[in-house]
Amino acid sequence: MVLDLERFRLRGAPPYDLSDVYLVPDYVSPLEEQSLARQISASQQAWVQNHGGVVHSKGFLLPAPMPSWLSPLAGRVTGDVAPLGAAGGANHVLINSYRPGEGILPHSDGPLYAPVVCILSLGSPCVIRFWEKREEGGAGGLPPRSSVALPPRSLLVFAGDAYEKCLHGIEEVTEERLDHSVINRRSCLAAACLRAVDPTAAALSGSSGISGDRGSSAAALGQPAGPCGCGGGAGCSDQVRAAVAVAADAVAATPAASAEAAGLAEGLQAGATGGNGQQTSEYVLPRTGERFSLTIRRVLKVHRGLRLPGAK
Ligand SMILES: O=C(O)CCC(=O)C(=O)O
Repeated sequence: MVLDLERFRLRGAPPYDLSDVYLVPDYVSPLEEQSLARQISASQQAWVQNHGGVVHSKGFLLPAPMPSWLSPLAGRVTGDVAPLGAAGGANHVLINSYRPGEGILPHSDGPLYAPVVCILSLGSPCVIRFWEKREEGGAGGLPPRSSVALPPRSLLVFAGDAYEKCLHGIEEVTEERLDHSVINRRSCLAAACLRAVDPTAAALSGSSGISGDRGSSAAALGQPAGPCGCGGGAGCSDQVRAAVAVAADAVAATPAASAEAAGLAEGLQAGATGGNGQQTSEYVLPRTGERFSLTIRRVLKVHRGLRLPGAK
């Protein structure tokens, strides 16, 4: 069955909103994730793996057969993103691996590829950030225009402005800031609360481990400690109960929490104040281990006359 991609469109609050960004949680099952991770680890290729061929510096693909363990995934993604106008099938999969603290500099993927990027994340969560393209090039220390937290097994799809007008990259950090540029931040926070109270439900929701707060005595989400399980101080039971209701709704409905849900989750963060009453909370997403990303895309020009060894 083809995915209804529109259901997974992320809508951030201005000024962080970015058109044509979609996040599909649990695009693959935990078993599929394990099997893909095994195949990636077994591959003779190192840190960066090219499957389906290699992209020549002159801007075309020197094709090679897609391995049988990747073909079904490439086919499925092709079908699911077809409504975005990426005519033709995905013919290339680039696999990157990251340990905590590793990232990828801001860059853009065009114009060699069909203008739709699909990234499947396996392993540790992380945050991908988008910066406005500048004439000078690079992100030049500017704050991100928008960001998306990527849970394991999720598929990120972006096109439009996110593809044409922005660079994307991953910071070299061991903890991701879950700041306001993270357009799925609210559902992340709600899901983290759910996890603190009911790990089974959260596991089913595919939520990733988000912990906070760093500045005050309030909830260390994801690390149950207090009587209500959220680790917070007085009043945390109410916060957690509210957030659980929110998270359950968000999980059941769409990946983006409803306005009411978002408000409650936001209230939870606002409740995290220091002794002087000032808001000090800053939620973070720990990079818990190795992450693999599979960038599945179509290279527009394929060199038919020249093939890599092993290609038919
Ligand atoms: O690892 C990621 O999520 C991003 C990968 C990427 O941007 C690339 O390979 O061009």
